[in-house]
Amino acid sequence: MFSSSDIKQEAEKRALDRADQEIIGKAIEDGIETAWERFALQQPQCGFGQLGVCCNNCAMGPCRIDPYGGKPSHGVCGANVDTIVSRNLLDDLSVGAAAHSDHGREVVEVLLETAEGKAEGYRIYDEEKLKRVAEEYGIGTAGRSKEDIAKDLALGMLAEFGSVKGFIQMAERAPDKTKAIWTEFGITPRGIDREIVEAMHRVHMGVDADFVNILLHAMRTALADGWGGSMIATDCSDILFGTPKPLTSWANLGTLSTDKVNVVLHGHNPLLSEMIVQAAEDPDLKKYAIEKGAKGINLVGMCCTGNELLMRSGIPIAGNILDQELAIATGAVEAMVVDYQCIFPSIPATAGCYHTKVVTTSRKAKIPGTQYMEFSAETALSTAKEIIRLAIDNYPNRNPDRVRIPGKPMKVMAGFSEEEIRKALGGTYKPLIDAIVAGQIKGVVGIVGCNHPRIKQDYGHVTLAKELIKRNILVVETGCAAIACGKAGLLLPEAAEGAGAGLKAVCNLLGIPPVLHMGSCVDNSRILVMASMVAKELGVGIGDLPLGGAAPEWYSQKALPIGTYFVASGVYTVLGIPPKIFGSKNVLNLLTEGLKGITNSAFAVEPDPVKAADLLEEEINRKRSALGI
Ligand code: BF8
Repeated sequence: MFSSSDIKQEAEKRALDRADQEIIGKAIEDGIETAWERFALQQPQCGFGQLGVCCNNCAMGPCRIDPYGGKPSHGVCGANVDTIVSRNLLDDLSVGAAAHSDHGREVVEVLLETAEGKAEGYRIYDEEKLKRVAEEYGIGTAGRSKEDIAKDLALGMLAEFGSVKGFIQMAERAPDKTKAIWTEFGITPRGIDREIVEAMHRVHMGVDADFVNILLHAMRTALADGWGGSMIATDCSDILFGTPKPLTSWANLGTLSTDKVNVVLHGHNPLLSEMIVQAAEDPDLKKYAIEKGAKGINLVGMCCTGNELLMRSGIPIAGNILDQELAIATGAVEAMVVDYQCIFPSIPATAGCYHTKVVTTSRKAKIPGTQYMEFSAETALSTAKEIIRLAIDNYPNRNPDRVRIPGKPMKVMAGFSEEEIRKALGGTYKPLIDAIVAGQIKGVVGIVGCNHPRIKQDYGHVTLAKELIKRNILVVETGCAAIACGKAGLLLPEAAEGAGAGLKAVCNLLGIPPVLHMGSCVDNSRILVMASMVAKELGVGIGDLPLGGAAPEWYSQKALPIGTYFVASGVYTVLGIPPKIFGSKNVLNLLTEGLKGITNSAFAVEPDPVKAADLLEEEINRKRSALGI
């Protein structure tokens, strides 16, 4: 049992944000088990697994290698430690690439259904982007209806998943020098599914045993995600729901309402949640909420579904991955609606301690103990309305004595799509390049990724972002990193006060924050496009630019392709959590050193965010000198 001062201390140890700390305290008082308790119960975690030296790929195993060079040095099949570590990495990375890309495929399928008039509630929102992307695909746009164009584009994008063409159209957006490196090393992605399937083939017993060959395919698979599946998810979502524009909204658990029906939209894919946003505007449902004693309907987002909704519609965001159980523990959530990815299977148990209903919506992601309301494009708006009705019906079950909503939400500015950043600069990246050449801005770093219970929630993201902006390095963010910085007040123009003089002047001039929210995790593709455009303007490769990437608190398999497509595209990337590769010196050396000779970038592992900032600054300075600036 914790005393109240112990609870406070424990909460401060777990999370950086005050609102999170308050609800962690409440969860402890209420006896709710969260990821932090489960993480503690897992200690000590398996050292073999952490080093990546355990192979469970076939029925002759599990096998494990002595990490100190003794025996056993090989698995039953004869695989050595380099094979096992690299194969495990490729396996995990492919899972992540599949998750992003399958999400992308679903968005394209709905674009097709929308074009064919079969999708309820959807329309083609951004016709300008539709035409621009269609032209990249060689699809004629003159004199054609947007539905006709969208149909051809959706079919063109669906073809990217196979391998008939042998290349991914969107990867053509990369600068020539970057593409030449991919060609030279045989890592140009051919098709999204193809690379993932080939990865699955290679990790089968008795296929690829050469760690260099395995890691090159990991790069190819990651590129198929970043410049393929994820980029398709981003662009198609923009076409269907609008390309984000700067807007203001709110973040943290204080976005939940004391007197409205709270619906938390959690997961990754905006397809259903965008319909829920529409449904919540239905006058009959609004009236129904009032009849049930509520003052209205309050939608809030969580994780990347939340980021999608924040970016386009300004829906407040309640939190990132470690907040999903905390949101329920406020006692104020009528419904948590989930699609897929990063959903803790524990949430029905947490919800069972309160009145919250958890609604699962994807055939791919059913969770026992939840209410299943299947999403399909044909009935999306009707389903969305049913979900809102279910939440309203649950409002009278809320027990006000068990509700605690913490403090005030933090104001945030979001919506920085690549298009809008460019527009803010006057249509080209020249002003940014000039500021970089003049040294006003030293470089740009993308901070991305998750929370991990091993690190105080948000501490890695926020500390790193503060360190970088102090050093005149502009920060762009996605995913849970962006939510962390939102909660900490860094997504506001006023945060430029904490930036170095050069960056501060640029932010003040443009009225932008020094940390730009560019979207969800699939929207890391926006960062790739931005880097590509800057590189093209300078006539160099992405690997020549003073750029960096960081994932200080990553946990997800999806973070592996993200980091790897950053590095394979030329962006030096620092991980705050060690990947499971330390069992093989050869794999470690290749990823942290050897790649520099290929892409002029590599991975680094540095758990201390201040030291991570040193590494990133050093790399940015190295690239600046090489450019002669
Ligand atoms: O795709 S940052 S915890 S929510 S995996 Fe998940 Fe990681 Fe958050 Fe979004 Ni990305």
